Amino acid sequence: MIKEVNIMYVFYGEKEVIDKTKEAVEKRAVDEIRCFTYQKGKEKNLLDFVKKNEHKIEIIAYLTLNEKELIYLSEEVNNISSDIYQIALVNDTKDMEKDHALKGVVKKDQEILNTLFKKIDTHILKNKSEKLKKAVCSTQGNIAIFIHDNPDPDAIASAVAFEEICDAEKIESTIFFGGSIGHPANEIFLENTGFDVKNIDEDSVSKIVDEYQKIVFIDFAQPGSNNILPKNMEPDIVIDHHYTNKECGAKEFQEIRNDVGATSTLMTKHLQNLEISISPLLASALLVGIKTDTHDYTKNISTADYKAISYLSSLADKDILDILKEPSLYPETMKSMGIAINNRKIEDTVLTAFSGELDHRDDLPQIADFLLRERDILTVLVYGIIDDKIHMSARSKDLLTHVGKVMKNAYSDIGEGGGHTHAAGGRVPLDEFKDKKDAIEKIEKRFKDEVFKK
Ligand SMILES: [Mn+2]
Repeated sequence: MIKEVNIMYVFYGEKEVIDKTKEAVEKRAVDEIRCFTYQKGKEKNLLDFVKKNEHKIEIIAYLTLNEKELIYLSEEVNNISSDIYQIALVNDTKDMEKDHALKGVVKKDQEILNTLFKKIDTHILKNKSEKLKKAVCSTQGNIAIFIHDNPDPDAIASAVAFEEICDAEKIESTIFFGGSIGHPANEIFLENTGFDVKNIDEDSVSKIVDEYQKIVFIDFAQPGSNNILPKNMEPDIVIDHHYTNKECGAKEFQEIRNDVGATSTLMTKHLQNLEISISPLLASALLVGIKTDTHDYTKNISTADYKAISYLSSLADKDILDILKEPSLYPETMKSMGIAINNRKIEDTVLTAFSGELDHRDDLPQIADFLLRERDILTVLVYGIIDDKIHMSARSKDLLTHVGKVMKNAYSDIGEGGGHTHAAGGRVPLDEFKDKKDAIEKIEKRFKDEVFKK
C-alpha cells in the first residue's frame, strides 16, 4: 500500500479553534486526519504514537500549545523522524524561528488558519509531486496510461502531461483508451493536437496488462466503469478529480481531488513542481481540458484551477488555442443545424426545432447550444431521428425552468427524459406515434406544456 498523508493535530484547549480547524482541514487534500488532545504529563503517549506510526505520518500541526511544550515535543518528534513536517501556531514567530525542529511557524493572531493551511498545502503538493516522480522512476519497464472511454480533452491532455513526466525520467509509456472517441469535438481535439493515444478493444487489455510493468489511471479511479479495464484491476498510480467513496486500491500513488475542476489542474501542478517544461501545444491542450471540464469556468472551479489557468496561459500558443477552443464542425452537423434553423418554431421565449434524420446523436447538444443564442430565446428543444427513435436535447437559461425536470415529466411515460437544470436530453421510440407529422406535433406539445406549466 502507498504511504498515507496524515495530518496529526496536537491541540490543547480552545475548542473553537479546533472545530474551525477540523472543518477547514476536511476540505483539504489530505487522506487522513487525526486529532489528539494534548495533556500535560501524557507527552509519552503522544511520542509513542509517533514512533509506532512514523512511516505513515507526514505532517504534524500543533495548535494552541505553549512554547515550552512546543519546543519539547517538536524536538522529540524530530529525533524520531526528521522527515515529518512540523508546523505550529504560535504567539510570537520571532522566538520560534530559531527552533530547528519546526519547519513552519505561523503567528497566532494573524489570519491564522489560512496561513497555516497555505503552508501545509504547499508542503503537501510539493511532496505529492516528488512521490509521483518516485513512483514513475521505480518502473522496471514500460508504463501503460489508461484514460476513460470516449476520452475528453481533460483526460487526453492530462495523460499526455503524465507522459511528459515519464519522458523526463526516461521511462517508456503509452496512452490507451477503450470505446470510441465519442463526441465529435473530442475527435477534432485529438486530430488537431496530434497526440498519440491508442484505441484498443477488450481482447487486447490482458496482453497490455501483462506486458506493461505499471498501470496508471488518469481522470478515472474505478476500473470497469466507463473504461476498458476489468473490475478487479489494481492500478499502480491513480490521478483523478471525480468524487468517489470507493477505495481504488492504488499500489503506489493516488491523488483523487474532487475539490478541483479538472485533472489537467493536478497535472499542471505536478509538471510545475517537478520543473518539467510544458510545450505551447500541451499548455493549450491542458487549458482546453480545464475549460471543458468546468463548463467554461462555471462549474466546480477552484483557486487551484485559476492558478493553473494563469500559469498555462503564459505558456500556451494563441493560434493553437483558438483552433482547440472552437473546434471545427462536421459537414453533417452543419447540415442538421441548417435543417433545425429552418424548422424552428418560437412561442414566447421557447424555441423548438426538428433537425431531420441525424448521423450523430452528439450533433443535437451542439445545435441546441447554438439555437439558445437567438435573441429573446430562453429555452430550446432540438430533436431528430436516429434509426427507430426520436432523440432530443434541451437547453435553458430561464432561471424558473429546470429543463431536466421538464424532460422527465414530458417524456418518461413514453420514453426517457431527464438531466440537469440547464441541459437535458431524452429519447422516444418512433412507434409511439402514428407517423412523422404526429411525432413532431406531440413531441413539441409535450415540451411546451411542461415549460409553460410553471
Ligand atoms: Mn476530467
